[in-house]
Amino acid sequence: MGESETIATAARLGLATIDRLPANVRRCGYDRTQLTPGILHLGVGAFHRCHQAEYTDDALEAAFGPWGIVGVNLRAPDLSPTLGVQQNLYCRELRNHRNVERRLIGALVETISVVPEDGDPQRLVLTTALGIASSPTIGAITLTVTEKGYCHIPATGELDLDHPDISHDIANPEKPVSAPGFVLRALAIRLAAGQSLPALISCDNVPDNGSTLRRSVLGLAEKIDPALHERLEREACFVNTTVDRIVPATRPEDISAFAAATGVEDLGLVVGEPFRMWVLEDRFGGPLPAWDRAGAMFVRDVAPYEILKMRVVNGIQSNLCQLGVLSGIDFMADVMAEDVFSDFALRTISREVVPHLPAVPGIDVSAYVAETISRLKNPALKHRTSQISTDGSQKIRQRLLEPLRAALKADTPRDGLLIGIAGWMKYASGVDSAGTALEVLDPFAERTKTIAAASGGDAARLVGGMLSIEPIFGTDLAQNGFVKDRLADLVADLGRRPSREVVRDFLASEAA
Ligand code: CS2
Repeated sequence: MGESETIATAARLGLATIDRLPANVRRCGYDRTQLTPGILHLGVGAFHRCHQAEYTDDALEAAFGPWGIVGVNLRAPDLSPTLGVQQNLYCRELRNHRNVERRLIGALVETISVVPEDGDPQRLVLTTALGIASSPTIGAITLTVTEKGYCHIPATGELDLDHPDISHDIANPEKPVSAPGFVLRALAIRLAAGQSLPALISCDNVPDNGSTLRRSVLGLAEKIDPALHERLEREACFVNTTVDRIVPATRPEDISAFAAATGVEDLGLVVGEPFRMWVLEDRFGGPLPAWDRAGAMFVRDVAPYEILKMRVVNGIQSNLCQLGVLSGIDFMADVMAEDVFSDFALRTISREVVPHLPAVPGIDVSAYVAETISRLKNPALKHRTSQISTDGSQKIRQRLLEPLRAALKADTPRDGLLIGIAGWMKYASGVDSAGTALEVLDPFAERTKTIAAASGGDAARLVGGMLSIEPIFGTDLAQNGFVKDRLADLVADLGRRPSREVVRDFLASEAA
C-alpha cells in the first residue's frame, strides 16, 4: 500500500482508536481515567509536549498523583482542531539517525485556546482558563511562552512597561492578554479566596527564567495593585529551571510518515531527540509531581546549568543558524554536516566560550560539548535554521553577547562569536549576500530593517545602528571600538559572499 493510501485510511488518534496503534508504540503506564488536573501550563507548543509532558508521564508512572496538565494557549495556534478532537492524546516520536521510538503521552487532560487563529481573545474561554488556574487543585503553573512572552527588555530582564500587551493588562487586569498578566490575575483570585499559591515554574530559555517571570508579574502588580504586589513579593514562589531537548516544529511530512507507519493520524504529533534534561531550583515548599523520579534534577542553584546549556547548546545554534540561512541551508543538521561549520562551532565553543563557563556540578564540560555537537548533527531532526533565527533579538544576549562580554573582559579569543553576531546583523537587515529578501520574524524586525535601509549599504553604519538598539545590546558594546570595527568588517564580508566562505577563510587564517 502506498503512503497516500495509508493516510487516506488512517484513523484519527483519540480514545476510541488507541488500540489501533501498533504494539511498539508505548502506552501510558498509569490509569489515565483517574487523572485529575494539577498543573496549568501556558504555551502548549511542540517543546512542552515533548519535554515537560513526557517527564510528567514518567512521574505519573513512578508515583501516580493528581497531576494532569491543563494546557492553555493565550496565542495561536488554536488547539481545538488538533489536540482537542483527539481528547488531548498525542504521540511523541524520538528520532536519532535511523532509530525511531514512539510513545503515547497521556498527561495532557484538557486544552484551552483563548485566541482562535487570527482572532480576538474569546472572553468566555479566558474566564474558563482563569477559573482553572485559580482553582485550589492547581499546584503548579508552568510556562513555555517563548522568550518574548515574558514582555521583558532582553538586555536588562526588566518588564517592558511600553509593551502594548502590558499597557493593555495594566488598563484591563481582569482580561489579561499577556502571560504575566494571566499569571497575576490567577494569583490575585487565589489570594482573594484565601487559597495557597501554586509553584510558578518557567520552562523557557530565558536567563534566570523564574526570576524574569517574577519581575514581569510583580512589575505588573506594582502598577495595578500595590497591596497585591506586597503580598506576592512575600508569598509567591517563582522557580528557575533549565530545560533541554531539541524539538523542531512538526512538519506535515512527519504527520504523514507517522500515519504511514502506524495507520493512525495524529495532528498533535511531536518529534524530538532522545536527549533530555531538566534542572529545577529546589525552592517550592508544596507538593510537585515526582519529576525527580523521571530524571529531573532538583538543585539549589540552577545558574551554572543554565549558563552551560544556553552558551553551548543554544550558543552553537544561534551562532550558526543565521549563517546557515545566509548560505541557503534549511536545516541545522545540514549546516553541521559541512565540516567548515562544525569545525567552526567546535572551535568557537572550545576556545571562546568554555574557558569562561562556571564549574557545573556533576558535568564533564568537554564530554558535554562533544555530545552537543553530535546532537546537532542528528540528521533525523529537521530543525530549520529559520526557526532558530526567529526572535533572535530575544536570544542573542544570553547565547552570544554574554559569552562575548566574558571573552572581552578576559581579553581572550572572540572572533568566532563576533562572526555569529555579524550573521545575526546581516540576517536582521533582511537581505542575504545575493540581495535576496529574507523573512525576518522578530519583534525588532521593522527596526533592524529600517536601520539597514538607512545605512545605504555602509556596513559600519549598519553595525553602529544595530549596536545602538539598547534593549538588545545594552550600552557597552556600542562604545567598544574593537567590537564595532570587527563587526563592520564581518558584516561587509557577509554582504559580499556566502557565509560558508567567510567562515572557511576565518578558520584558515586561524590555522595559519
Ligand atoms: C532553539 C531551541 O529555536 C530555538 O531557539 O535554539 O528551541 C533549542 O532547540 C532548545 O533550547 C534545545 O533545548
